[in-house]
Amino acid sequence: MSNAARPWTARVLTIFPEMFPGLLGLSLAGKALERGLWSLQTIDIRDFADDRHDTVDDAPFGGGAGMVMRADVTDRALGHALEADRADGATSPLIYLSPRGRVLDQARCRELAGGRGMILLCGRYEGVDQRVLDARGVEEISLGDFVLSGGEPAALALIDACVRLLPGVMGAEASLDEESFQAGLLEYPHYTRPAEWCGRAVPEVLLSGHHEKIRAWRRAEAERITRERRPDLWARYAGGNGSADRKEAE
Ligand code: 9WO
Repeated sequence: MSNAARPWTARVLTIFPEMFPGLLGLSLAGKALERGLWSLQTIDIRDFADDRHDTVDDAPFGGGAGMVMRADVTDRALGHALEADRADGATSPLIYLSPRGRVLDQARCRELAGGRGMILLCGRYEGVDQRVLDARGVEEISLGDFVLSGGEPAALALIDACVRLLPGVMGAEASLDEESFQAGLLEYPHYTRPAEWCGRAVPEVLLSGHHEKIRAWRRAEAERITRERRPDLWARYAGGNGSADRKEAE
């Protein structure tokens, strides 16, 4: 089999394989999966248990509430995923979805979508034995400062964010959008029919047919919303690409 035989592939290690493709199967990503634009392999961690109860977790050393996913069982599942990845001629990153990880951003999504795929480890309970993460050099990724009951919903979100960037998944429209002046800004407000709803009118300019004015209005709105809601994004944007602030300073 040639290296390029398999499309971009998400390999997901989980004790709930039936959660995949889950909601992704109903959306754009599901259409793309059917069309063979990407592939999904779920690996049931429980298949790598070695006792008659198929145990994957155990009590934490040091005491405390909850359970920890065993290093030996988890590592056998990871080894299996890595072998499948190597067999495809890939060296995909190993990712653990966890609130302790570096917070995901669009740049990392673009990198991941630009590779051959990714191997996602979904934890349950209080998490995975730290030694597996250390031994395998696992990258931890967080979607934000909140706690789920397991990594699976975060894995679904990460897959969605990557798959929509794969060539052919969305129209050319979206990829152009990514590269446009909108990059680094929050979205401008959107409106559709009816032009008046519950006494609320659509901003006049959007009905004007004046494309240059519409562009300028959308840009100004995107900038205002970014400034108001996300000063962190705004600082990067305004500092990065020849903004008015910067030009004035020069
Ligand atoms: C459970 C727990 C219980 C008591 C005290 C602290 C605790 N922390 C956790 C915990 O973080 N459990 C995680 C559950 C273990 C890894 C998988 N789980 C998970 C992933 N929850 N939330 C995420 C997640 C992933 C990505 N972005 C945001 C949240």
